[in-house]
Amino acid sequence: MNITITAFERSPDGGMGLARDTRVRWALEEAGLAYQVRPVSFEAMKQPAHLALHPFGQIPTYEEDGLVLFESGAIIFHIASHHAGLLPEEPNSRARAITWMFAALNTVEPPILEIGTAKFQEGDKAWTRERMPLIADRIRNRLNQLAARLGDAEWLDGAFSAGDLVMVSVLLRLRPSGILNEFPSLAAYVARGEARPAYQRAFADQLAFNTAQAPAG
Ligand code: GTB
Repeated sequence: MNITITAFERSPDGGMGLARDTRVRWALEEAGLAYQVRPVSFEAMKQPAHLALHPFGQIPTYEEDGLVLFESGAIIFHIASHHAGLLPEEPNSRARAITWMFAALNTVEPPILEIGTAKFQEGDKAWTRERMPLIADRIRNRLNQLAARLGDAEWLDGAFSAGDLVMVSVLLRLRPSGILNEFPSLAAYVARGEARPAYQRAFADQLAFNTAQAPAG
């Protein structure tokens, strides 16, 4: 099986692992799959060759022997559906793990993404300073609910699953804001995800990729 994903040629985070190729790398590592990474510049992302893979001109994409996918959630679901280790076999447990993937992407991630929008796309607007605390409170509300459900458990629903992989990846985006540390049980949950050998490999690989010397000339 030949797998190629795309990633930023140079992630704006300089290798903090916050771009969405990291979650796909992590899923591939959990599944024990070898893969290649094709770097894409911001310019190339909007050109026809990349738009043929990703209609919205973004990363990551996933190519596997003629199959082309985009959307990190769909890519992780595809990997988890075809390889052991990311989704339970028992149908109801499997359905609940998939539910957590959707919850991470559709319910927890949207308010978190608002921080970036407010900072980088609307940072020059007069109302941004007033909007920031509203965004932070919406995030805190979600994290309170999530922490209440997680309780003292190690993972969201029994054994580690793709649901946890996506949720931890989404929560990692919050770390620079400091909000995650207001929720010690969630910070510990994220740390458990980061401690997994598969995450460590994915993180190290993306860091090396994002800090490699550009070829001279
Ligand atoms: N819903 C899609 C998915 O889950 O795959 C969203 C994909 C997406 O937002 N991709 C971003 C992208 O290609 C990169 S991950 N952006 C370029 C563009 O839209 O033109 C988002 C991201 C970017 C940078 C950081 N960072 O530097 O901290 C973190 C996250």
